[in-house]
Amino acid sequence: MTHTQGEPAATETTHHTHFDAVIVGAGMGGIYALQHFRKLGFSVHGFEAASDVGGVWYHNRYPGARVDVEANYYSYVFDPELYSSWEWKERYPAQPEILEYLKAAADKHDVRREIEFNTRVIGAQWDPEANQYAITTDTGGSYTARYLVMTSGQLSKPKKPTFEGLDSFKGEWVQTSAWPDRHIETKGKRIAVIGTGSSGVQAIPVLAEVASHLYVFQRTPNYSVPAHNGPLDSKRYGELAENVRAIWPELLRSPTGVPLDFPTKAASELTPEEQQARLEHSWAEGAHNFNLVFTDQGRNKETNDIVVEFVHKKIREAVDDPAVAQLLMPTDYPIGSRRLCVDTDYYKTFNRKNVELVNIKGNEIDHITEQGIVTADGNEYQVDLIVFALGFNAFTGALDNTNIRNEKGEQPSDIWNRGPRTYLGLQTVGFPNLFVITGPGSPSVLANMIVSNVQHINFAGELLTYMRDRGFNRVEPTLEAQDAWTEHVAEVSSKLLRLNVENYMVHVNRDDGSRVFQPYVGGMHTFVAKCDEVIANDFEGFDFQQVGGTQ
Ligand code: N01
Repeated sequence: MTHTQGEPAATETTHHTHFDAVIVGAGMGGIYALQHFRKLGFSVHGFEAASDVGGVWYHNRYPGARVDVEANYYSYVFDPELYSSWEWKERYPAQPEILEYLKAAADKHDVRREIEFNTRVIGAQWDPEANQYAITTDTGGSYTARYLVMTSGQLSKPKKPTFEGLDSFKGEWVQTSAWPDRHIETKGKRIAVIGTGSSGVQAIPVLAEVASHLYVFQRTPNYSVPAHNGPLDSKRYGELAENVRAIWPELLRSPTGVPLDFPTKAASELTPEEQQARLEHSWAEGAHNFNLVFTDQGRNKETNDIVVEFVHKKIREAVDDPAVAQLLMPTDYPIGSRRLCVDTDYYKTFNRKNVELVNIKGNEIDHITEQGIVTADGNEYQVDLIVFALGFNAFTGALDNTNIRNEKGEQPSDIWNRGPRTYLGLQTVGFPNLFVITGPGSPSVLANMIVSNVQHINFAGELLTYMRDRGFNRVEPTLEAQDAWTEHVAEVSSKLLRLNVENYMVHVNRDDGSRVFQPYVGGMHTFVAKCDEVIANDFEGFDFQQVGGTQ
């Protein structure tokens, strides 16, 4: 297929407006998708609202931002040359280095020429007659595409602060998730951080180093485990680089897209001493290893309580003031039921004289004044800079932003108002030729995101090639396949403690309280096996059609 199908012959100078595939978002998924689909022979065009590639690593440039997956596996292993030549500095690289890496990847694969930067897609209307999407942009552009590929990410629409009085604030305010690409003065400033999820937990210790005073506004404490970051083990990286191609299958075989040591025993199979030894070992390893101490910690409340008690003990040891330690300890939900935060000296930061924890549980922020933040009890906290780390409208936020409409004028989120319904996270009934990369119903944010993206895009690429080879040009899942997959996604999450805890991965139906866990918790390895089976069975579950005279 080429962009000239059914159109007059193009010249070099023609401004093309029709493409086989339009790719929305130029983060790690978009960069990979553009080069991959192009290599497969499809004409591609990308749109990116930011001024450069990078996605989350473009926008989340807050102090302390870094990945919590080891660089060894948070790399484009599809490109052995890039893998071998890149010298990561740290075990868990910081945002500037990751952004440089993604820019280098975009340059090496020459994808920038396909991307319109500073351009947001504001409409994508499915046209069943023409069998394509009509795409409009905020710069006035109109395009058409046979396939619409959303690499816009699942955590890319920040929750904006809506606090009353924010407009009157005389200081400066920023969002971690949309940190401006200019110097923000933090040195010597009185700073407030609102939000203590992964972003807040990373920013707080770094801001504390420079602030004259730092107020941390905490509504719900999170469990955080040490990263034990440090220089990258270059010897180990070098060994991996010698046989990069061997890494990919290993990542796909792992439940999380990272080859970690998965536990083999439930807590009940171990003595209390053995349990403590395992906990200490996992704590010393740090990061997401701590989700993997016992096989049953995500499902068995008694086991989970053992892990919780261990972390509480660590918090008590780290924090000098017992009252502050108590406030930092989550006590009303199991560990691992909200995403574990991974930190560098987070708890110890609260021993600093210039750091103050403001507990706003039951004493919410009431409004913002010219000088600072007022809580419901009337206390005012005067600051120069407010950092909002409020999280994202996950999973559907970026789709809604793009305003994708089916032939009835509905958006995916209209149809998903009782929770997402997808086939393999990739497609949803009623939206032909729409591909949501790392969408709900795929491992998505539960796995190493670079693996989630590449695996999903490879699958979509195989599907499109299969269609082209057979003369098909329209695809959507069968209702039966979508229902079965959605049922399976619900079934594998049904026994998890985390299903009943408020967090952005759970969709709650307010009328009857029913809950839907949005990403697929069956593991990357199981998901890959299912995808392989679907491919082997001629893409079973997808309904293919040949519409009109052209592909
Ligand atoms: O967002 P969050 P995040 N008043 O939703 C608080 C990825 N990530 O950006 O819990 C006061 O976790 C809210 O309080 P509560 C990762 O997948 C990865 O930190 O609702 N507070 C909470 O404390 C992660 O899971 C990395 O009570 C308000 C915070 O804001 C995901 O992004 C780094 C409030 C939001 O926490 C999201 O993390 C960073 C209000 N009105 C992020 N509204 C790494 O790779 C919200 N809050 C390491």
